Amino acid sequence: MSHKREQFITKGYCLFNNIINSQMLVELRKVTDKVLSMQDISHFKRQQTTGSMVLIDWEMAYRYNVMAKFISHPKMLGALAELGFNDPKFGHGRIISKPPHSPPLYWHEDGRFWGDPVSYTSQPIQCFLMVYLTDTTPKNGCLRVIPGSHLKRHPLHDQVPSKQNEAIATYANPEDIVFQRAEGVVDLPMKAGDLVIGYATLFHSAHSNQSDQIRTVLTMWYYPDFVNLPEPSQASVADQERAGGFNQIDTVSLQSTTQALMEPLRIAYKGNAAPIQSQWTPGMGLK
Ligand SMILES: O=C(O)CCC(=O)C(=O)O
Repeated sequence: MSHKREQFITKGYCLFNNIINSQMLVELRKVTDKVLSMQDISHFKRQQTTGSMVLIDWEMAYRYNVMAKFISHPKMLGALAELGFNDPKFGHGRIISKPPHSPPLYWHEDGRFWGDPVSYTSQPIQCFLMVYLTDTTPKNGCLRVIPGSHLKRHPLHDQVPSKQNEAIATYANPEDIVFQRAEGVVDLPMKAGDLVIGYATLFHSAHSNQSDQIRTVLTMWYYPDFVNLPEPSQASVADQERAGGFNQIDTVSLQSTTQALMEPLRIAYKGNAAPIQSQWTPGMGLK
């Protein structure tokens, strides 16, 4: 097993340097700044701890060609291949942009597949691929993670709400456990254009942004081993991405160059297995 794959499985995340070059970073910043400027002021008021939470769906990938190039970037897919995933699928993503002098992001994990027995094994159902568009440090809101929390129960599993609520999103109570330093935490400062891949079930959060500059991350959720998942898991993934409206796009009328990039990443399940109901918190199977 490669060193990177071993680290990914045991710690739950893995870093890859210099994945997105400076020219693409400039283009991505242009698009994210534009999309952020189109958001209503109430969006930012509701999202104080994330900063913003703008959906990156397939439609956005088709509207802004650089998004499609980013999602299907040979180095992004190459990093997944290095971890042993040669036929990944893409779900959706978010533009998460912390304004200057904004609060920390709360402890959470993105998993909603805890009803699926696969979530209690080392085979990932869903992973995040995060690329920061600026260099990050603990001062301007770098990522922090709890290594191993994707496979081992952590006290936070029994302390944080399963889904974000209004009080957490608006930082109503800075003393809330979700904002505190957690046992086993590791900071992950990164250079702009580096990539971190992690299990969606890994506990993570981000420091406050105490700098005078905006700090933007693109979080993209892939299903790295979709083709090897059991059928009920495939059905659940397809169902949840469809239910979220993330994967619905009329491919007939679309630009063929973008389509050629995106089509291999499309989630498709044509069997008869019933989807497993979504579940946001782990059961007792997580020891
Ligand atoms: O804002 C960040 O640095 C992390 C974003 C995050 O936690 C997420 O996308 O789930």
